[in-house]
Amino acid sequence: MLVRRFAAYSEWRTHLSDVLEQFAGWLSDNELSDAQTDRRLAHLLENLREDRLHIAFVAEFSRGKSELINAIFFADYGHRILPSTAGRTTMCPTELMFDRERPPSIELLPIETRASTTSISEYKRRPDEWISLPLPVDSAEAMQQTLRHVSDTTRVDPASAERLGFTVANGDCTAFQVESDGSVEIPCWRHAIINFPHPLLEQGLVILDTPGLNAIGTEPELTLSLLPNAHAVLFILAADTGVTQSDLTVWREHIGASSGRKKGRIVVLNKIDTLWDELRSRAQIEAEINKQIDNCAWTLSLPSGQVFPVSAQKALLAKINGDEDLLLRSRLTALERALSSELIPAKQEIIRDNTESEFVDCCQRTRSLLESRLVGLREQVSELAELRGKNKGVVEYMMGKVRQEKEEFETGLQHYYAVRSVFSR
Ligand SMILES: Nc1nc2c(ncn2[C@@H]2O[C@H](COP(=O)(O)OP(=O)(O)O)[C@@H](O)[C@H]2O)c(=O)[nH]1
Ligand SMILES: [Mg+2]
Repeated sequence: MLVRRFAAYSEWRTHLSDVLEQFAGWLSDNELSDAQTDRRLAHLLENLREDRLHIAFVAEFSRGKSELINAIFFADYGHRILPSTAGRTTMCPTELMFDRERPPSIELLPIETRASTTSISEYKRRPDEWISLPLPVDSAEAMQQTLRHVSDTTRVDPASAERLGFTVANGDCTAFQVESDGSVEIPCWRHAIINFPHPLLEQGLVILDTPGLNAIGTEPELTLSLLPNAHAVLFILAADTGVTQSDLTVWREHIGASSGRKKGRIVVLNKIDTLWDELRSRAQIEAEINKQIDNCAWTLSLPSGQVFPVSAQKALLAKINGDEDLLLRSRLTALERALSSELIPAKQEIIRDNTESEFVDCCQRTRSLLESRLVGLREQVSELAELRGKNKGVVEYMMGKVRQEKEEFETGLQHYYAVRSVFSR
């Protein structure tokens, strides 16, 4: 569903690029291009080529973000692409994308870089600061093995952990724990980029998988740029835990009304399969799910229609096995529909408006260039026409002059004959 709509959007964008390229070609064929228009058209084309659609998945850990990403985008692969198990699996913000200039790989930014003031986007321009692991895309197993490195952890002393921005505490479950040997286990990486040649990623989709509150709190770039700039943010809750205090903190501080934009924010109530109880009727289960939805909506001050109940795990299973009934029960399709109808038309509108306003400028420049050329040509034509009239006058004058000279010559000749006859006589 989402996949198809996104493909249609990409096609539309490719068509738009083609038309712009044709226009640029036509300009240069007709010697109408100037440096400024060229630059603007090249910039427009570059923007269309680089156009990316960012979708972020945000929640406390273990709510099923990675599983949901697998279910929505990667079910075609027939297995879990992103590791999803109990406990903290996603340790650092992970971007899934595809840049065809680089080989399939995982790029990992060491956690130590947090000590510097350099931002992640700046690090993105310095490839040698990242550890790069080739991604063996031909083998599912080898690929999963490589992807597990995203969750690598390392042990440091509490002071170093604090210096790297981790809250170390005894007892507080949201903070990092000091182990019995006095060390703290922290993520090995600060940021991960998975460069993976999946059709949707090739078309410009970027998926951001985030770890729990700890990482959101300690990586300002997530709050300041990655999340606000995402075209859609999915906030995931789990039916087996309900809305916890830390869920609420994530919502209030990073997604909800306080963070400004409200469009493209979708709340997902995952793991509804934990409410499936063989001893109860489907109607009873439905009522239980609805009660949870109302509860979530009330807690987050949202209309209940904005909370989408799903089972990511069952949806992934259903898609892999082609089990229509299970897919229906997982209710993933409704979420996909909402995501694509919120997201893609809005995105298309932005691109359309940007392209249009730039293109109209280029078009007007070209038109005024053509018009001034036309004025010039019209002047030349009328000058030529005048000249043509002038030529006619000159020729007539010359003819008259030649005729007169001929007459004078003939008179002279007669005169000469007369004189000659007189002379010979
Ligand atoms: N029952 C059930 N478990 C799920 C579902 N989605 C994820 N899980 C489990 O929840 C745990 C955490 O999932 P994961 O995707 O790693 O969560 P993340 O930390 O938010 O990325 C894993 O053990 C998953 O198997 C679901 O829809 N139903
Ligand atoms: Mg995860």
